[in-house]
Amino acid sequence: MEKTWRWFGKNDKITLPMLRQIGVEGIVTALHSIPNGEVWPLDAIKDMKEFIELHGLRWSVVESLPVSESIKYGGPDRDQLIENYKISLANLGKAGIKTVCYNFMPVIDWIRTDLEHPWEDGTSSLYFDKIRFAYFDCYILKRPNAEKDYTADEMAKVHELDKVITEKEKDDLIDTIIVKTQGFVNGNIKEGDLNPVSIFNGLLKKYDGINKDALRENLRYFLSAIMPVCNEYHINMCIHPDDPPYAVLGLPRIITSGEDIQWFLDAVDNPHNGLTFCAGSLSAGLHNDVPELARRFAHRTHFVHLRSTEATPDGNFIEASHLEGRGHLIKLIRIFEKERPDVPMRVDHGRLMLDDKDKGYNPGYSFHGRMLALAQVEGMMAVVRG
Ligand code: DNO
Repeated sequence: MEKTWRWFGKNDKITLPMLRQIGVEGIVTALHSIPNGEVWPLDAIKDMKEFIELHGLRWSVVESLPVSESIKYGGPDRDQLIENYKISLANLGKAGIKTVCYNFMPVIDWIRTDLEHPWEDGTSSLYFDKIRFAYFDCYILKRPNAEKDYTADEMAKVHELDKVITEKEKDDLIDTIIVKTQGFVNGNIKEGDLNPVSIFNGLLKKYDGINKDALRENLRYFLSAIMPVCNEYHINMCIHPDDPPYAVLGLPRIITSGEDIQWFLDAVDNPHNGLTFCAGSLSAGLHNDVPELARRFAHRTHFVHLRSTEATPDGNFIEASHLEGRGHLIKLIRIFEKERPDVPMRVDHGRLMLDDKDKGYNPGYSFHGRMLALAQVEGMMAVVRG
């Protein structure tokens, strides 16, 4: 697989010359300054591509060309937004960029409750704590009937937490769940937005009455509309699985399991309609056997995210070492190196380690942590290639 790296553009503290030195071949990036829903102009795409090439690298993958909320809930302006999306895709195609990652998660992209969960060795990882998340849902968002989505035992723990949680911890929870993890992935809430909780609750309301089937139909509608452009420019669309892979906050999630992925591939049965195989996201669901999914869906996988988690029956999960956990990366690398040797692969997230701390990196996107993971993945790839 091609060794790629997620780079956040010219303001990223991790520079392209640094990435050359550590053996990166391709870049995964987006035009982050263009607001969600607006067209990506051809000139801006070409500028970014040339900048990357000037450093001896190539722009391998767009992550993400974000899908506007209104396309997901089927708002009145969705056709206009889909038209804009098609123009952006055509412009990417004209510039020769053919792999596009996106997701179809309503309101909130990936979810974590703790950005620096400590390991004994002094490093830290991203973490999801079900009780803290339930607290956010029931006590901070105050979502109507939220408590019905949790067991009595979980709710008892949530009420206990309410007795001891500090105001600072509450603010941190809000900041982590809906601000810090969302803004940099072109999410709905950015650093500096006033009153993120009320913006967030407003967005949740847009999904009143949208169940799993309705969301599926909106995804089918979107994909059917963009496939002609993908056919014309040979663009592979790669949906990112939901992270974590189950319904949250009363919102449906539709790329969570083998059954969902099968539905998605059949709904629009075109080779350009494919998958970002994100091992980390899929592994956070105890219902998923990640190597089995890789075997089953390698033929429609156009982009691979290598990461692993340890998940527990109480619904918590931690981002594990790339050599351990439910992702089984050695098995995955064996499968993808055989079935899809040319697809781009990026190491997804890394621990915060050495002098990564306080550098202001986006959560999960540390330098040393990811560099270590890349070295581990390269080692696995070399062994598998023999
Ligand atoms: C987080 C990422 C996601 C991902 C998007 C793709 O680290 O895995 O934010 O980039 O969901 O659209």
